[in-house]
Amino acid sequence: MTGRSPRAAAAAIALSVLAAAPSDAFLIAPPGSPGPLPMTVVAQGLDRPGDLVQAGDGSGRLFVVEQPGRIRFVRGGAPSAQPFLDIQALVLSGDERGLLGLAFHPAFAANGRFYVNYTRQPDGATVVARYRVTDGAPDLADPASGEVLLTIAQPYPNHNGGTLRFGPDGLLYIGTGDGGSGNDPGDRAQDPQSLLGKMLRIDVDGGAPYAIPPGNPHASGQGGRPEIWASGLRNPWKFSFDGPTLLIGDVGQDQREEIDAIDATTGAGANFGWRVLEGTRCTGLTGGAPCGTPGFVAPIVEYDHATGCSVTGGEVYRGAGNTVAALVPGTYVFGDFCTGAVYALARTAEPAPADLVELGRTGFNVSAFGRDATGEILVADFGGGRVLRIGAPAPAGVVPVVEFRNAAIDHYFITADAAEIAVLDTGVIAGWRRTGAAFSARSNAAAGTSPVCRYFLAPVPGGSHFHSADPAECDRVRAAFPAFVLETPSAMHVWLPDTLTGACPSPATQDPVYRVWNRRADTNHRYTRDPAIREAMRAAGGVPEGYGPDGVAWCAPR
Ligand SMILES: [Ca+2]
Repeated sequence: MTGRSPRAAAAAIALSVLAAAPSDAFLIAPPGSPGPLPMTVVAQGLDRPGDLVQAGDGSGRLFVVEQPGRIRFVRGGAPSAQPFLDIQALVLSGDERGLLGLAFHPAFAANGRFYVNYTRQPDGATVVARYRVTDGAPDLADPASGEVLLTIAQPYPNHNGGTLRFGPDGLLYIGTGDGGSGNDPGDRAQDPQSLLGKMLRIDVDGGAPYAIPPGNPHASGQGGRPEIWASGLRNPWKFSFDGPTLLIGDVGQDQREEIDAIDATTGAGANFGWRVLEGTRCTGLTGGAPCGTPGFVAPIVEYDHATGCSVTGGEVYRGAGNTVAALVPGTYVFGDFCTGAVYALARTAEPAPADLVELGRTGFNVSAFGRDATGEILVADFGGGRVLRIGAPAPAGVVPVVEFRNAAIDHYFITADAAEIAVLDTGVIAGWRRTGAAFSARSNAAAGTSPVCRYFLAPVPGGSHFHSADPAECDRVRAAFPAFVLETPSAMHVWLPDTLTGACPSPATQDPVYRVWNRRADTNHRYTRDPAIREAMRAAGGVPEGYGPDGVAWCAPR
């Protein structure tokens, strides 16, 4: 069950490209003519927004951190007139300093607790503090409830990290920069006795003011500071979790911007390389283990300063389909503060440079990403004081169908169920990885559509599924193959093609989806709208099954 964890997949991206180009892990080529990114304004009138956070309490409020020291929330399209929290008097703000991060306790709806990260007056030291909402007034935090958990002296004004998030383990992760200046002059990111240049992890429920999680690498206090979870970061301005996967945007020095990915359940003690490495480039600076030593975690994406100059780590798309076609559930979206470019990384079974695309240019300094309550991606316009949503939700009822493959048994599986996709993306069911191929389906019945039945054949190792949009075929399988168990009579809705020609009823708005049987005892079917995939499967011994000469199983909404 451990063979293909998200961590392994992340490593594979770096390794596959490293093999091809040892010094350039995964460079994003500067696009020739980037277009504008399609966006919709969600709220405006904010002051230097730097963090976008949902409280997870069902209130529908999107909380926005304003750098000078206020937190507002957006509800019904407008920022709250009265700040949720105003601690400007405590905050030293400007350039890279200010109120930088916000995280709500996983049980916020019950306990009203939340956590902030700011640089304090007058010395710029980093402070992590806990606050509570006011009793009986959920739209107002109690400024008197502030309790400082952690203070970290800052030797220079820049590189303050600032994001904090609760992981799936219920523990609070805190990103710290290397202390600033340039090239980490104190070698703090590699120093286990410094809290700077690290990912810290503390248990805010286990002690006063917090406890050290036993899984931290120096939990006993031996060999380093017990709060350290991972090291070798320069300025992890933004990071996020998707299930167990921790994705970090680590801002580079002068050469390389990078995205790091690691499985939080196994990642304690990771070393991301700075200042020995900037991305995959040896800096020539000493301090930690020598460059080339095994054990540094390589980035999954890096780009140079011809492409951008300051990466803004992002969020994984968990919406139900978007007019921006690259936004399928599981895609990681990030950007560059300087250029305003936004990128999408598909996390696939066999990572390749084609998995990474530029979605377009925002035209502003991208300071943060977030997600709305439906999983759509939000982006913060730092100078313009706006929050915008990328693209638009796909037309009602149309959902992406994501394809997974288990390489060990050479089986394919498709699903349009967002919860099922999210579970498979975690790697909990060993062996299943995205292929990157996808098509669409309707999530509910519409005129002329047919429900797709889904059968499960249990005895095959890893399982095998069969889908059909033909009600007569669904009935035949039930009668003729008792080993196939009907999982659902309507996994999705699609259109049936002409039974003689395989032509779709509305070729201008529908794509044929071909079904290919692997013609093996371990029966498995693949569903694809790509004729090249169909032909490759046929060349490998597969049999197209469906209507017309090419085996069209059904027609999907384009
Ligand atoms: Ca690194």
